Amino acid sequence: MFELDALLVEAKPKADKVLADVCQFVLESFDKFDLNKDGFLSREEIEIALRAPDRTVKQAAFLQFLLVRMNEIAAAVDDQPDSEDASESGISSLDLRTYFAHLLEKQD
Ligand SMILES: [Ca+2]
Repeated sequence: MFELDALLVEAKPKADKVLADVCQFVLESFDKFDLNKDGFLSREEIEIALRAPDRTVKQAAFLQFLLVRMNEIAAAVDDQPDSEDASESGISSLDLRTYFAHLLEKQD
């Protein structure tokens, strides 16, 4: 048990780094991925980004992370009060910042 705890403590900074990397990569590329410039990344826009020919394996993994957690991330901030379904238009940069801030906080 002790050894596992030690391993988890050891692994945590790495996990945090990966999460921070995902967040940074998506925020940096946000405007490029947001093809219709509506301020939200839709599932389709993320899938198109994923299929880009110059996409690295690491970047593809980051984008897959977003796709899998799409609804969860899009619901991080209710930035579309007029819309009944927060995940409809996709992920805003505020959703990303909020979601990853919570994620990094929670693990401490
Ligand atoms: Ca968009």
